[in-house]
Formats: sequence, structure tokens, C-alpha cells
Amino acid sequence: MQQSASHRGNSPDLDVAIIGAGFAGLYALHKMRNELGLLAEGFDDAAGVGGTWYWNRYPGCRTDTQASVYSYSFDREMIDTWQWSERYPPQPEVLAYLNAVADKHDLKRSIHFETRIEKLTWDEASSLWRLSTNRGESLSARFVIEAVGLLSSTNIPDFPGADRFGGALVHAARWPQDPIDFENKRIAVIGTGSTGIQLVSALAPKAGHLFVCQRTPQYVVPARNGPIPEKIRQWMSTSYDSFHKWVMDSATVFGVDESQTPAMSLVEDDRNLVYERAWDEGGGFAFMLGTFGDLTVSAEANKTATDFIRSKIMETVDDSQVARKLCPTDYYAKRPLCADGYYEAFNQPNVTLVDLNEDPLIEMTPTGLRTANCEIALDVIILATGFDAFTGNYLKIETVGRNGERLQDKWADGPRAFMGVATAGFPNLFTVFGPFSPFTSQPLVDEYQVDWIAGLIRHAMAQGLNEVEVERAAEDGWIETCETIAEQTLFAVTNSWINGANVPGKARRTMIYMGGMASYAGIIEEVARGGYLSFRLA
Ligand code: NA7
Repeated sequence: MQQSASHRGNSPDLDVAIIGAGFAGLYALHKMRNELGLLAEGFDDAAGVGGTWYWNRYPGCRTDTQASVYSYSFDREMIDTWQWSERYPPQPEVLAYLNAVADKHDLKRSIHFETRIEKLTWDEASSLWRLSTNRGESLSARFVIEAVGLLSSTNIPDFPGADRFGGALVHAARWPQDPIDFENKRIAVIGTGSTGIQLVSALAPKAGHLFVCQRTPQYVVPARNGPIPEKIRQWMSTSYDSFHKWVMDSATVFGVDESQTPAMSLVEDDRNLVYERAWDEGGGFAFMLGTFGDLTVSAEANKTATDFIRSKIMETVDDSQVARKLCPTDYYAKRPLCADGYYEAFNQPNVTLVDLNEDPLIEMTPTGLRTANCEIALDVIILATGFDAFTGNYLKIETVGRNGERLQDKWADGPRAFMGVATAGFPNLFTVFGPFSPFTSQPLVDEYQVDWIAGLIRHAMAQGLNEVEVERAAEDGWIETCETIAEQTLFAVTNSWINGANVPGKARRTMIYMGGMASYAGIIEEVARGGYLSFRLA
């Protein structure tokens, strides 16, 4: 601790406690401590900074969002000096970047590593949060900012026999610090989302044999990774403000020229030329958002994209039976994927597709996997089975708010929150990229939300307010807005982590605002301008 409670008399131990030291948590700490001058400290389960980039160390792990928008905007000097090697940089480089930011701004001395916050209790009498850690420590804070990550609570299905497997069994997002030797090993990857496809592309060249266990095929577009395009580099170095404004004024903050053109406004040949160009240029978000404006809202438009991608899969994969199994049949309305060499991997003799629909996984055995039709001998099983997105990490912390209300009870049928930043009944508690945030790339929006939260904390402190709490009616209204918009999209009817369908038993709800960043910013700025309308200030 920077200062103990006894040093601060009756004041809380901290002005602000920040949980998480990834993109959002590091910036929150910088903002609160270095800019607002508050007594702020961070807490993270990990032994270092990085959040998701600390834990995800699997082979092939890299961003699939362009580095130009996957970095902070607040430190202009770093924008000029940090050289990303590629458009989609690998995990070690992203982790090195976050360490460099933390070192430059001297953040690490205020972070308690290997320290998990286990319980948060609102103390009605003092209007403070009481925090308990896994180390048996307790402390108090006026405000808590949870920067715990959208996709960090792992989803580990209950595979029968998992405890009996004699080889290495690892979830991709809890990768061991010591590297695993894959040379000539028999490896299974279970799951074919963003993580699974990156693993397959990276392991196919080195595995003795790679078994790709697929339940639902996905649409994978080439990444065409390479240097950041010169045009973007130039724009960022000569006029970063205008680049940043262009990005933040877009709907999704992915640094893509978002198309407004309806797919059916072009004849088939012309439409396919647009897809062909996007396929050649690479990038999942560019393909989904940059080709036509209605792929995720119109079933007819969506089918034109899925027909095109299926034709590419059939063209790329030599064995037509394997190719057919790799062709998805649902909508192209999950988070879009991109990777280089994914479909090509299935042409290698050491790569086998295991279609879990045709041949269900029965159990893990001491020597590998048993499916309905075969036994597979393995040295390594990698679970690329995803995350309990949006809510998982919040619900791991026992959180007791006003009148003893538990967050676990409040969110039992799905989360309830206001604009991704607050939840009613839990005063002075903020979330960064919490449920019902906009559907966008994260780092720049993390910054945006932290700035907004900082504005509210500054206001509270200047006015001598002890409590700020979003009103339930405002929260209900926001959720209704999010649901109404989501229902107009194909994301709502396509199973994925975006709507909770990936975790058995989880309430199904699209936990995101699909109205676009610019519109989100307009609404939340109006809340601030009106003196924090929708918040009870006491
Ligand atoms: P995803 O996208 O949720 O993918 C998880 C994969 O694991 C997906 O293919 C699932 O199949 C599969 N899965 C999940 N449970 C099982 C079981 N029980 N048996 C077989 N297969 C299973 O997670 P990722 O980590 O790839 O990516 C998440 C996000 O992180 C990504 O979008 C980026 O934003 C970063 P299913 O589709 O459910 O049939």
C-alpha cells in the first residue's frame, strides 16, 4: 500500500481501487493516480501487467484487430515512437507494449500483483467499499473500478475423464509460463473460434499430428498480415488527432472504412468483386464491415457473404469431404475471424479434422480422446473453448451492494448495467467495458470510458459527494434500448459468446450495445453534460 489506513486517519485506505492490470486497468491507474492526483492502487491476480495478454501465451496468439487502433491514444509520444512490427502483432509484442507503457508511467509500483480481490462489500455507514484479498488483507476505498476484462474468465467444459489424461491438458488462456515442446507431438485442439484457428495455423507446421476438434465451423477470412499500411502510418504520424477522430466517429472503432452500401444494391458479379477485393486485402472486420453495410442485419445480404466464403473454403481445401465439413451453415454474425493459412492447414497430411457433430467426443482417456467412432492417442490436448464473456470475472468476486444486495443475485438471469460503466444498487462502483458497452474494439473505448468515469469521480469529489449511483430506471431503459437494437441484428440469433449461448446454462442475452460508438458517445456525453443525469448523487 502507498499509505496505510493509520497514516490517513479516518480516510479510506484508497480513493480508488482498480481491479485488473490489462489495457483498461493500466489506463485507469494512470488517469486516477497521475492525472487526477488521487490515491489509487491496482490489483491483479497475475504476476505482471497485461491482463488477457499476460495469460494468453499460446502459439499463434496475436491481435486480430489492427495495431493502429489496438494501442492507447493518450500517450502521443508512444504513438510516434512505438514501432509495431505487423498489422496484427503477436502476443509477446503486445505484452511488451503494455509493459513499456506501465514502466514509462511508473505504474507498477502501485499495483499489487498475484493479489485477487475476492470480496467487495459496500459499507452503508461510511459510504466506502471494503475489499478483501486472497492474501487475507482488507482495505477500504471510496471508489472501485473493475477493469476485469470482457474475455478472461475461461470456459472449461466438463469433459468426462479430464483428470485421467496422462499428457499435457491446457486451456489456451491459462498457458503455462514454461513453453510446451510441440515438435513432432500428437496434439488435439478442441474449439475453432479465434483462439482455435490461430493455434491451428501456428501448430500445423510443427506438430507430429494435429487433430482439430470442431463442433461448429466458422467463417475464417485471411488476415494477410504484414506491416501497418503506409497510408495509415503516415496519417497517424502527421495528424493523429484526425486519425483518432475518424476511428472514434465510426460505429465499431476497428479502423475500418465501414460500408453503407446494401449488398443487394449490386449485381452478383459486382458484389463478388467487392468480396474478392476484401478477401485479397485480408482482415475479418474489414470483410464484415467494409464490404457492405447490411451483412449483419439482413439475412439475404448475409447469405451473399456466406456463399462467397464457402466457395473459398471449397476452393482452398483439397479434400471435398473435409472442405464441406469446414463450411459453416449459420449466419456470418459472430465476432469475425481472420487468420493466415487456416484452411490450407487441412491440406497437410499431419492435420486431421475431427467433426464432433458426426463423431461426438465421449471422454478423455489416460492416453488421449475417445470419440463415438475412434480412439485418438495424444501427447497434448489444448482447450480453445472460450470464455464466460462479459459477466464471468465480475461474478467471481463476491460483491455485496446497498441493502445487502448481491451482484450474483442481481445478475442471475443475465447482467443488468448502464452503458457498460455502472450497475444500480452498487454505488461508487464502475466497470470498464462492462455489460451493455458498445460493440467495438476495446483499447480506445476503454480509454474513453475511463475518461468518462474520471469525469464523474472528479465531479463527485469537487462537489463533496459521498455517493454516485446509477438509477434503476435508467439502467432498465438502457438495457431495453440495447435489446431492441440487438434484436434487429443477426447476432441475436447466432450462437456465440456475444449472447451467452457458448456457456451451458447461462442466460441468453445480447449483452452489448449495437447502436455504434458515435451514438453511444453522444448519449453518455449528454448524461455528463446534464450534471450526470441518470445518477443519484448524494
Ligand atoms: P470462442 O469464440 O467462444 O470459441 C470457442 C470454441 O470452443 C468454439 O468453437 C466452440 O464450439 C468450442 N467449444 C466450446 N465448448 C465446447 C465443447 N464442450 N465441446 C467442443 N467444443 C466446444 O472462444 P475463443 O477463445 O476462440 O475466442 C473468444 C474471443 O476472444 C474472440 O472472439 C476474440 O474476441 C478474443 P461452438 O461454436 O460453441 O460449437
